[in-house]
Amino acid sequence: MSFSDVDLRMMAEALRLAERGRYSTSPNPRVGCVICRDGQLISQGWHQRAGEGHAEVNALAQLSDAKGATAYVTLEPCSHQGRTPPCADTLINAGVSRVVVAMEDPNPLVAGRGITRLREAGIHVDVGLMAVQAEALNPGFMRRMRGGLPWLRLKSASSIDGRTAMASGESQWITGPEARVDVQKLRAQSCAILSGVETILHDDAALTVRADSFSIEDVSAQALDGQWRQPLRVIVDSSLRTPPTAKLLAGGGEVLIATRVTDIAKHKALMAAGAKIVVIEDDGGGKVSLPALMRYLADRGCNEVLLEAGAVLAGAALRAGLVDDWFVYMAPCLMGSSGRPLVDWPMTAMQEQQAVDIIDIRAVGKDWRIQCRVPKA
Ligand code: AOF
Ligand code: ZN
Repeated sequence: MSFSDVDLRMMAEALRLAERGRYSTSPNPRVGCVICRDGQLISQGWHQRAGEGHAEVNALAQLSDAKGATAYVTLEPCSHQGRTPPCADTLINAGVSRVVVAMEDPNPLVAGRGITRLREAGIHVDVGLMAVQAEALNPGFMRRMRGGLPWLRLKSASSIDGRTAMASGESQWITGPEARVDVQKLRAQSCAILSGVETILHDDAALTVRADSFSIEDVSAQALDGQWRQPLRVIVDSSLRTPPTAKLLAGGGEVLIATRVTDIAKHKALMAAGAKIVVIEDDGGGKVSLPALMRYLADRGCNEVLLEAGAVLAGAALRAGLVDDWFVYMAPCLMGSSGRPLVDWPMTAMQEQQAVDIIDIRAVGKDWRIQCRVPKA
């Protein structure tokens, strides 16, 4: 299929619009839409929040007449009645004559039916323009729809000698303020932030998104006007050691504790402090099974999950093959050979090594952010 320069320009604009939903659309995907006539952009829209208008609806709402126009959408228009009516019908009723779709919607409720419906109505539909970029907009939504798992990002902070804490567990602070702001952005785009009980016991981490830490240049952040979605916070706590006085339980926001403890009496004090408790299946060694927890989170609608934890939980997630992207913030300091390693994963032979692909390296303040993609077996 060949696309014109106008097609390329319009779809690039639709992708930019979709990007504005970075921090707000979940569990829905980020989607952008541009309406074009005679090579001119005449309207645009993007999906902001689940339950509110889809990108196509928002773009068409500002137009009195879309007859004969072309719509560019970063995801196949939906064909189902969800929280909102089917966009395929809205486009048909508006009288557009052509729809260019970046990629099919893997949601089993849609999965090609939106495209079929448009074609049956006599609309010319082209699929596949900038599909790679469209896919990259929504890694978690795609993974959840296709495989029932969230997209898992692991975040680590280490010294240049790969240490994440002193032997005592002391770790504040390794990286500088700029890196910590960057982590706030990773948190804000996540549906859930996952950590271990050790992080709560050691650092009394709140794991919240702090709105004041964002830079105003971020268009998708500006679009939200300070209305942050607080991601679900999830603590892996197999034997229920989280103290009811923990800082993350104070204040608003949902906290879920994933445990192996089934005794309801033991759940009570934490529930009274505001936590929700979920008993997750065993990993075979008395601990919460991470794959089972990931499936549970995907079932709850979590697209993107950020794991901020120490070496043990990070190692368990990597070993289980659950990590998709690994962000290592590396600080320009040495923390010494008795400090804790990045990952708890003993290996003895070179052939055991786990390769990763470094897909991005950038300076963040005085630190370096190394983004690794972990290949799937
Ligand atoms: C579109 N355009 O902008 C988005 C779509 O519950 P609802 O009505 O919001 O439907 C959610 C589903 O619709 C979602 O799972 C995905 O398949 C699709 N998202 N589709 O045509 C949009 N956000
Ligand atoms: Zn729709």
